[in-house]
Amino acid sequence: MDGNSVLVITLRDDLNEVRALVGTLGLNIAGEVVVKGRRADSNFYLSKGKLSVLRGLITENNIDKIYVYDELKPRQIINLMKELKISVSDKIGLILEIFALHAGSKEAKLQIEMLRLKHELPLIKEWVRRAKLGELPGFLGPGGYATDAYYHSMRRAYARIKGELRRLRERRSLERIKRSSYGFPQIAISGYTNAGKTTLFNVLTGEDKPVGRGMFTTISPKVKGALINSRKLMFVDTVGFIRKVPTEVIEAFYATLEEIAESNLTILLLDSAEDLKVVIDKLKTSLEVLSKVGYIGKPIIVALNKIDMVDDDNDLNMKLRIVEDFLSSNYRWGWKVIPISVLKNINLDLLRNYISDLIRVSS
Ligand SMILES: Nc1nc2c(ncn2[C@@H]2O[C@H](COP(=O)(O)OP(=O)(O)O)[C@@H](O)[C@H]2O)c(=O)[nH]1
Ligand SMILES: [Mg+2]
Repeated sequence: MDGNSVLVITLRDDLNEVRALVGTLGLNIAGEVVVKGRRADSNFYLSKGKLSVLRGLITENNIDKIYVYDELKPRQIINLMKELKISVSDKIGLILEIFALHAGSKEAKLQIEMLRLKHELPLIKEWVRRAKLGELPGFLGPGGYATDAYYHSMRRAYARIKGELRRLRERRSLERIKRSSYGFPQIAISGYTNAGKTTLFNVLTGEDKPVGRGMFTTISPKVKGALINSRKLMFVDTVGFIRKVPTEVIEAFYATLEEIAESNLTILLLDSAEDLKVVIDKLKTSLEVLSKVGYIGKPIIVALNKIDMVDDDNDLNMKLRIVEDFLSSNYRWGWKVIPISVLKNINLDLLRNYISDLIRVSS
């Protein structure tokens, strides 16, 4: 692994999601600490026991950063950083890092940068307050002035970006800039985090390098062309849907999904190994998200991925049938449903044929 090593702290239910999100950043998870419930009031978010588990993991491994996959108070983040002497980020911080990788337009980039500053300002404010009390060192060396100066320069950056974003929006009014994706039909690969989007993107576009990017490199090769049945098509690996998007970042979330609206076809990936109820819930929510970002009047391929993980044929058939039933009464444009395994190369040629068919119809 050439990615930086991090630790994650998460609720059990969020484990798969946070693994996939951290993987998206090309980071290597050196340890996971599962917490039972949020301790919103505690000074450290964590119990004393978990805190000492963390200390052990940090000593044994070469850790660059800790991600706590929950919404933390500035006080808690700072207490953790002070106690563990390591950089700490919470759920919003992690999500914003990923959005930054996927933001295509200048507007989306600015919006995410603005949110990041907005998220960090209270943290810095708290740090300044405690530095003045002598509890913490200043940012740019000892002495509170340096810390104050840092805070004020962040405030100025925030105001500047906010102004820039406003001007950009006014100039553009409500008109969308239509990107042509170089004149080729564009296909968005969408779905929840961990459904297998990046794996499919890599297979379809012949990209077989590992995703191991360092923490500070920013270029993400998320748009790539490929020949599908001798026709050149552009594929976009979109940011994954997240189960509980914090309200502060919902707008940015939609902004990072704007490539979907501009696509001619969407492949919606679902994880067929999940419970039927989860599969259907995710299908419904995904279709809502698609229409919210403006993907309307265009075809869709719903691919039930990871069928290699489903042992029971009846179970899989039932899921397929229920997904088809749902689409036939709820999706008004062209659609196909297909069971696949990207990892085991099952039905991928059929998927390519479906892509060709639906692109022919739509463009
Ligand atoms: N068993 C199985 N695992 C898969 C399959 N496709 C992807 N995965 C795994 O699912 C995890 C998430 O994949 P990824 O492509 O990063 O998901 P993304 O978050 O949607 O981009 C990875 O560990 C993949 O290896 C599949 O067909 N079968
Ligand atoms: Mg991905």
